Amino acid sequence: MKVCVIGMGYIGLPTAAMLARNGHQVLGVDVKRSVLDFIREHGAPREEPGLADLVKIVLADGSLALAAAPESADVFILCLPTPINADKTPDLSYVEKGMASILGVLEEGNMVILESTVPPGTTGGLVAKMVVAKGLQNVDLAFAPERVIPGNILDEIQNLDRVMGGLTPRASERARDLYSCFVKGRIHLTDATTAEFVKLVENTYRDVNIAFANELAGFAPELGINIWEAIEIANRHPRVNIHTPGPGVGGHCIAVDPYFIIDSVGAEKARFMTLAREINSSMPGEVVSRLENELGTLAGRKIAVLGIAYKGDVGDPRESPALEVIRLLKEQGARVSAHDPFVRQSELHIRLEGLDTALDGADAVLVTTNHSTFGDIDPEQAGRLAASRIIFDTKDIIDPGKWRDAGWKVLILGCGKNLSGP
Ligand code: SAJ
Repeated sequence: MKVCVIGMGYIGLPTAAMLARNGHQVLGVDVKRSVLDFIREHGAPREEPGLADLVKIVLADGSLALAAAPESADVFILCLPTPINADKTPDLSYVEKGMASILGVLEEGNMVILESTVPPGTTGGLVAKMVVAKGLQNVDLAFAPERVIPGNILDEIQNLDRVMGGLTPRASERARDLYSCFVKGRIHLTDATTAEFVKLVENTYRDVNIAFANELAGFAPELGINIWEAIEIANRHPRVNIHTPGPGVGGHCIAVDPYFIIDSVGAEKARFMTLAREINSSMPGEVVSRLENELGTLAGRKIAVLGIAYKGDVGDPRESPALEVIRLLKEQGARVSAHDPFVRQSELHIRLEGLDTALDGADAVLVTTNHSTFGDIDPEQAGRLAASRIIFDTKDIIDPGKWRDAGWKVLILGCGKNLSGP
């Protein structure tokens, strides 16, 4: 089939490449020239194992072409961002623009599949209305949310179960038939609104669970326990899966999706998830206060912040809690030097330093992302560069014993055990 994928971001690109690799003729569309240039030059971001190679193969054999505007096709798949506005209401403008861009080439008998995370009722509302307003009556519409985790996309896009919901059973089945060319997991069919809701509650479950972990981390020190150890042991129970604490929740999904439900039904009904958002959003402030308590004042102090990406081993800084931590540190008068081996400088407004430059003369080191390479930093060498040997790890990534042996005072978020050495 001829498939047009609108939006060549972290979901659109692998979806287009998988469809192209499995027998379809795919056009990948993005309005940003820089996105298309990057794909032509590099294939895909390097932190997605296997994806760049796959993209290069399908571009070379012609099964995937790239363009700035859609062309006529059998199926249109929308993989566009759905951020939130400053007032926490959903911003569906990209989906609207994407829909508007295909209306000129959309024909009776086509299918439109929405992958973007949206408030319940969007496929049957906004999307359907735009198609009907165009005078088309026989276009199948379905919602087929992505579920993949950044950093392991190519594996998960093939192996995870999927949920798909059409406005009619025929639309659901058509969506399933298309994706089953590369999805090895089960495809669960339902109606469009249920599929939209399922996507939102998956991420909301995670946000609420992380808020629980962050709450525990808040009072664990006064109980004299290490919350990381406690959670790990509790999770040995077959029916317990407590997530881990940290400096906050970043990325464009988990910290955003709960608001799509809260906005739909109101905070008075969505009390639990509203509280979870509050707890997780307070974490950057908690981290900065703890560091301020340790140093007496942050004014004029140099803080080496390690990790700008929103999570470990990826290069994506969007909505990263580290950025909010840095903003708060600067607000308190600290001098911040930031280091991240994964994030590209072009993605950021703040300046990135090499590790040694970041550590040089630092009054404290603050670890805000669990990049696995941070576990390999040599505390002896870091100690020779830093002005004082204080490290605060908010992601439990460093080996505290090793750092303590090298003369560092080690603070760990949610930990009141005897980890603070000399
Ligand atoms: N985090 C914690 N503690 C944890 C887990 C995560 O503090 O125990 C933080 C991370 O550091 C990060 C944030 O939460 O800042 C989000 O990271 P994540 O790994 O939980 O999720 P994302 O945003 O990378 O991807 C999620 C995934 N959803 C679920 O696991 C339910 C992914 O499957 C979705 O496809 C994706 O959202 C999406 O696009 O919706």
